[in-house]
Amino acid sequence: MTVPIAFVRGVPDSFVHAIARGGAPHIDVVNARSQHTEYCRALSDAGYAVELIAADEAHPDCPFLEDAAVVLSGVAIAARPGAESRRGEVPPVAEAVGRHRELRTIEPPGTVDGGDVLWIGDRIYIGRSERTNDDGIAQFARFAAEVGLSTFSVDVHDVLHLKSAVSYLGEDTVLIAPGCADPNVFAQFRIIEKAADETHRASTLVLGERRVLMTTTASATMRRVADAGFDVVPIDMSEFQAADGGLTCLSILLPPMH
Ligand code: CIR
Repeated sequence: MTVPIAFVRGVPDSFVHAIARGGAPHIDVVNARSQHTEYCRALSDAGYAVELIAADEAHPDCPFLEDAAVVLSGVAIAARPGAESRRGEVPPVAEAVGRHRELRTIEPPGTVDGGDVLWIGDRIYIGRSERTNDDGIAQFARFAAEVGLSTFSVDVHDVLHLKSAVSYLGEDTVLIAPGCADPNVFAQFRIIEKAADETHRASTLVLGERRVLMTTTASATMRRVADAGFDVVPIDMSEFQAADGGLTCLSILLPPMH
């Protein structure tokens, strides 16, 4: 059996200049690198072969490589980040995923950040957000349709990306930040709400069946997820959260083709 790959990207010294909605973040790069190492360890413990794409000093936000490309079952899509300063992050990430999937590309005037793309079963939910526009959504939907996936757009409020508001935990369960995305869109799933004051801190990444990596800064939400029957693996990613990053945004997970 082939081992699933997790692409990650190194943390540049320039990470201290990463974009943050709340103004200039205070980031300790040495601590960020050690948190990143822990994150990579969690992925390899979960059975992924972790492949590192080199950091790029010219692009402070490059560790958030999820925004640069999306991998589906039969195609990969090179994104076009909504923040102009991030567009130069795309080529090495597209090149890496393009070795495994036929590559499609979001063209101007479309913008899509991978953080807005939530893939559940045969559906793609895509956030209409600060970063992803209608033209980008229409292009993405055409590429998804090529591999049999239907696309549904979801308005995103108050947070950066759809996946800052909604994450899929497996077991037909989604975790939603109240007020950030319409829960009716996800009515077919069991819904767990993030604790009200943890909207910006609670972040998840599925590690396996009923096993979820979660940020330690959201203890009340962690309890809710554990009470719902999930095995919660805590991780401190505070340096990345200071720059509005969540757990999915630090990797691109490449399931074996089936
Ligand atoms: C940005 O503002 O673009 C970065 N500082 C954070 C991107 C986080 N990406 C993600 O959650 N997918």
